[in-house]
Amino acid sequence: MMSASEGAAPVRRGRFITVEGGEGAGKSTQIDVVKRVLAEQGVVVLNTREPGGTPLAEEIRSLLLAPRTEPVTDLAELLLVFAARVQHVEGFIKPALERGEWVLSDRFVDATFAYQGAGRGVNSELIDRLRQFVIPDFRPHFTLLLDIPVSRGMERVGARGAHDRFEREERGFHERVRDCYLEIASSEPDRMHLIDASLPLADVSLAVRQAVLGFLARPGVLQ
Ligand code: T5A
Repeated sequence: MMSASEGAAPVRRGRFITVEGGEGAGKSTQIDVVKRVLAEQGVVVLNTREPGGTPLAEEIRSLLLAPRTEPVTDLAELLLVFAARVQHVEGFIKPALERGEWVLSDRFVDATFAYQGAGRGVNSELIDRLRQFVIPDFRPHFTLLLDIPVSRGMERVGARGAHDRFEREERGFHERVRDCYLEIASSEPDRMHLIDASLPLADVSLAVRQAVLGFLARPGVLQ
């Protein structure tokens, strides 16, 4: 007798990849490299970002990034970030993964630990409780961390003109963000791959290419 799975087409599992880093680390630039490497291997990926990724979440992004005179409480900021995230995960990321598609996001929950946790000083246990409540057991399969000294990243951003509410933060804020990302990378080395983003563009792109190929070569990733 044939079992239910016999003869059926193999189910391709979607994978969720994220790219993180401080301001001006080169995420947008390297996301194009990730997409190119995946395409060469026959993997089409849906590109998205946080905060954002759905119409409502993009509206919340605008609220979060706009410079404003009214002080924004840390908790209001944190809850807005998670409101956007749950909309994004439930409305876009999970359905895509369930269809077997791959998703590549410019930032995800690591950014909340870095910016709202280390940057603003919100208790990381509270962030983790919210994470578990809002998106239980949902984590990226692979994350690239583009690390750059704060002054170098801000030089790159500085060349660009108008700065958003986070880019306007003082240097200490961005140093704490960077330290937090590095801590996550050292505590989760299997998931988070550290890249020296201060190197010339060609070198960073090569390191990203090798990291993505390394992930694809892991057992089961391409099945
Ligand atoms: N946020 C987000 C939170 O507070 N909590 C959260 O949970 C989440 C998800 C989102 C903001 O929201 C905050 C964090 C952020 O402040 P964003 O658009 O994702 O904003 O983040 P930004 O960091 O603002 O993105 P940027 O566009 O500033 O930076 P990128 O994408 O990292 O950098 P990129 O690729 O635009 O490059 C910057 C410049 O450097 C050049 C590029 O050509 C460009 O001009 N460059 C290089 N130059 C020399 N050598 C290299 N190797 C280079 N690589 C790039």
